Amino acid sequence: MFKRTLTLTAILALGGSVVMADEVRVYNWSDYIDEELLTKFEEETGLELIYDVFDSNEVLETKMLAGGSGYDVVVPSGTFLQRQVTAGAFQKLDAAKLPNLENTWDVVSERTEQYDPENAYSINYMWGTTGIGVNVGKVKELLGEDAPIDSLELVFNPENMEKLAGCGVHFLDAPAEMIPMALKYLGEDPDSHDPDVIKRAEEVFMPVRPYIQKFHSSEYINALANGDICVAVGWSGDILQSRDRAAEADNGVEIEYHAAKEGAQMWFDQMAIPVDAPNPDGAHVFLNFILDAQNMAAASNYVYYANGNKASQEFLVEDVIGDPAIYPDEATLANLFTTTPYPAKVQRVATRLWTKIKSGT
Ligand code: N2P
Repeated sequence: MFKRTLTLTAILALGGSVVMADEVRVYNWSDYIDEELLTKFEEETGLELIYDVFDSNEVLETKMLAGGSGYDVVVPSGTFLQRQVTAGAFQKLDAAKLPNLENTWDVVSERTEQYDPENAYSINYMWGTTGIGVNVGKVKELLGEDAPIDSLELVFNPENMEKLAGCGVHFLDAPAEMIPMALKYLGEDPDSHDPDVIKRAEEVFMPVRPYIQKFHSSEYINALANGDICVAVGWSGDILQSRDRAAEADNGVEIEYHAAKEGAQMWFDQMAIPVDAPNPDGAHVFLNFILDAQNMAAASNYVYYANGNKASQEFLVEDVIGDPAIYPDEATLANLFTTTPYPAKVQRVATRLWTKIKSGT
């Protein structure tokens, strides 16, 4: 019945291009789904899925604030979502079209309400932490058996970074995570909105800047797995995927992920429907498909990120549900922090600072 409605809607003209109403366009993070699920979605629903990827909240935000992205579902992190909801970028979800909302896990939805009151505009897709990926063998060879692989000292102490530079270090190109991490290292509030405190991040990055090979938010998965780099500041599940790619290649590379013991950021990636989505009905079909317990479990089992779906938990493999780096225990959780969006003026300070840090001048 639903499909027939869509067929009758036929073709919509959008921004000069022609969009079929039986298409759903999804814009998600790279390395964030089992691609078999994409095929399964098309087979089950008869809708054509166009699935594009990004690796930066800032890139997504530019599209959302400009409007006319052509996407039906996008996945900003909570802090970015909050700002974009305020800017009117999203439409409210229609719960009547999302029967699988009953699978939602209150532990996560209570936290995401901080960004999206009543979860009116968004559904959690995955959540995780920002931390450190290490090639254990290489790093211990260079820094000794006591190498601080679970500490911000590894990546922010210039003495360590100087020794690691030759084997390759990547940092995320994600100012909303890298600045709080540097503030944490300084013992400041990582969620400080005080421009003078934020500017102190420069004291942390500039001394190690010469030893950072690249600021990039997705290349590190393969680079770590291949042994091209030996340290990456990156996202939990990405580094665990890297660990698996190395194990599959059987190349002797052993990768570990550590949320820094000084404290690590926890974030929530939220699925939302742009206000001008060409096919909001199709968007709801996609969201409801992802909210299915088995589909959500398949996604988490593949990408090593936790999700916000209680019903999926019985289908998670032990490697995922039993790993505190993915589903944190109380002790791990107590060491995680969250952030809130910077107001526009403070954001400008952070953006300028990040440009300066990346350029190194
Ligand atoms: C997936 C990265 C998602 C985490 N590659 C960033 N929020």
